[in-house]
Amino acid sequence: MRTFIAIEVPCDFRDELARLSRQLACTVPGRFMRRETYHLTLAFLGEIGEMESHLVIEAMDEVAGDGRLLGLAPTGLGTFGKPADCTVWLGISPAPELMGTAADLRRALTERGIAFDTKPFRPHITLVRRAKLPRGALPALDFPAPAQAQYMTFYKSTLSAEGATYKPLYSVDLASES
Ligand code: 2AM
Repeated sequence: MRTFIAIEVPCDFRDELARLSRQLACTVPGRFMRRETYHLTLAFLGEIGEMESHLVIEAMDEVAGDGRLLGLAPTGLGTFGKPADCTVWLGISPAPELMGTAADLRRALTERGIAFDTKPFRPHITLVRRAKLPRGALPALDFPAPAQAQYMTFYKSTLSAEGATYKPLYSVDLASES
């Protein structure tokens, strides 16, 4: 199965991202992510087997448990790719707690021999794929207010012509202390 580990986006933040997406959609054509699919990827694992998924859960349990929520503060829009065909995302501030959590998770995965995409961690939430940026300025946009994230989740991703669907397999509560 195709998998990744991400920070879950809290409900109010999700609503505000959906509003931002609607504003973007007025001038930016593309494949907009559905509200329920917003997430902040910490590590993209790709194809893994049953045995490895137990090790992934072990790694997540090791990283969670210091009772700290993670602050999500928007930094503005960014893109990957060419303006005519790009991914548009909302950047999230690389706060020490968030960067530390991603580094700890990646270390715990490596210690267990679990491979993942090793591109440097750049915290972001994807809003649009296959976007075509307009030549002129974007309309006025309302960005979400900073929020606190509570859950780190292991997701199975299923690709289809309609876009990916993400099924949560396991979550850890970052607020609980072990
Ligand atoms: P993206 O949103 O910036 O495209 C599920 O595919 C999630 O894992 C997406 O959030 C995606 O990031 C992220 N991801 C990171 N590396 C990936 C890779 N090599 N292939 C696919 N998705 C990747």
